[in-house]
Amino acid sequence: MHLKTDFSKQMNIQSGKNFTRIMMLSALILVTFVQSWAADAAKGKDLFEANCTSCHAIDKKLVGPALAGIGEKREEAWLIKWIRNSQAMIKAGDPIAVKLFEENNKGIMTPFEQLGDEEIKDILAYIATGGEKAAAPVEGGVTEAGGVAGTAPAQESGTSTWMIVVIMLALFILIVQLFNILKLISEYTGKKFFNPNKTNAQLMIVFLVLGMIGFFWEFWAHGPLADIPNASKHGVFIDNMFDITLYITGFVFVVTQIALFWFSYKYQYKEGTKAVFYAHNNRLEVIWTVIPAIALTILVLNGFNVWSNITTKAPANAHEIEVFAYQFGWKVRYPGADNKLGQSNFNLISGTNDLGIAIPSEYDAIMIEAAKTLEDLETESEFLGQNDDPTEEEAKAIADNKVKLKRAQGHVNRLKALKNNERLFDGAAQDDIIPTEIHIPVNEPVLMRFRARDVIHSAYLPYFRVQMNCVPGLPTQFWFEPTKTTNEIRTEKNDPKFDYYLFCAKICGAAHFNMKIKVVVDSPEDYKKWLKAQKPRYNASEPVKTALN
Ligand code: HEC
Ligand SMILES: [Cu+2]
Repeated sequence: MHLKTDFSKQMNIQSGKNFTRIMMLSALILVTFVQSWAADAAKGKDLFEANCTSCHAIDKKLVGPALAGIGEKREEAWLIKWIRNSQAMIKAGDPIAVKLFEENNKGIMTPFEQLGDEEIKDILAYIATGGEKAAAPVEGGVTEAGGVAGTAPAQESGTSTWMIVVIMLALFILIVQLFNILKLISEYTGKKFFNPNKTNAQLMIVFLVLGMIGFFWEFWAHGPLADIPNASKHGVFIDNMFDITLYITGFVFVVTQIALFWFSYKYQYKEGTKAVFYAHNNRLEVIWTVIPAIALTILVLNGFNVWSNITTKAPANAHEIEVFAYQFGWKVRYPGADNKLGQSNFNLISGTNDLGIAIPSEYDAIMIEAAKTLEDLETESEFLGQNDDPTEEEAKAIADNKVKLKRAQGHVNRLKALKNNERLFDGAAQDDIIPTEIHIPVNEPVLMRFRARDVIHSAYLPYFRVQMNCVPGLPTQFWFEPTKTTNEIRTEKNDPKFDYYLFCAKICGAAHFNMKIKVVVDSPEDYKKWLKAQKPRYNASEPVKTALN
């Protein structure tokens, strides 16, 4: 790499001036190009962060491929179609789409039917800008083709870790050698430089003082980071409980640590002193058993009390919202005009029905698809079965087919069993709304119902003191009352750009860190207005009964 750069530098000495000119010109063109897009790219950035970052980064592969240079690689019309519904394109047999799907281990990209052409163009404009960071400069001021920052820092941190290890090792060897020298000198001269028992005892006091300074400094320096304002009604009780626990355990920590280190100093080894033999003291045993027992009982009962109060049944007027977790992102669902969240079933999950809700036309579509998959596998099975003497490879294909066939059969059977399920297809899902961010009204109870598609996630709303596991197959819930609108918290934090988010608090895979969805707390009037402006995902006037015939 270095050699190559040096070589190209030499090559460029002659044409150096021209080269600089060309570079400056291209930079100028690039800047104007980017500027002409900037207005859209800003909107695109928000859309990209809200919808895509859970699976994509511009400069590196996450769940989906890196998107740098995608505008040059593919036609815009293709991209728009793909982003709206990649699965439909794959099924239609678009060669590029099928190839991508295969290359990415059949990872399913969420469909974004709700995005308009303009919005998708904005996102593409944002991707074309290369994202947040400017392109990483390489030696000679030349920028890597299509390269974006993000890979270099990883290497840097790698080298610095090595440097630290080497330095630590060198220091260790140095100290050992110093001691060896001192030992040699004292052996030759017969003089004692220091008394190790005494030094160790003195070091105990040094450690005590340093440790305590570190402890209090940590509170002072990083405590404010944990001091997140509370924006919910029940949060007051949670904060109280945490404060009481922290005061009690903090006090005990300081007292016991001082005693521990002080005793190690005070009762250090001295020549001639003998340790006292002290076998048992009932009074002491009782004191140090009963006092912690009482303290812990109070803490646990207090916690139990707070938790019971928080997890009571939600009030009847609570706004019901479904929060759905998947690798890697969140979906929300609101009841439509009927004010009732429709039923769902994991068997119904498909590329166009990511929440698996009970929409008859979606049921029909997935049923047809599952039946076709089964039929194909059966044909394949028949063909494979004619082979009396399979090679190793063919035997593997037969076994593979068996597993797939069993799965496909299971899916079809489970779907058939759902067909006449009137409770599932009660029509309530038809007008459900699936927006891209969560809105909730201030000072009104909100009931969040959690579902998960793949692994255990955990919904975490730090400002509302809400955290609840989302477990596949086990619906969970949490109700709370937000007390500060987004505008109010912005004023309180003196940060006009601040937004609440719902995060994932369970390490659930490669893009876990990116799993978040914006939460907006509106005034009740704004909330009503917002909800009214949302459109149902599916055709609300579709006949409800088709799946039941
Ligand atoms: C749930 C994960 C997920 C989300 C969310 C997602 N994608 Fe993807 N994306 C993928 C996967 C996986 C692929 C690879 C193709 C496949 O397996 O279907 C892909 C492929 C693509 C491609 C094709 C890349 C190529 O080389 O041609 C584009 C463009 C793309 N995504 C854009 C987007 C945009 C824009 C968004 C946000 C609106 C988005 N994706 C959101 C998972 C996701
Ligand atoms: Cu998660």
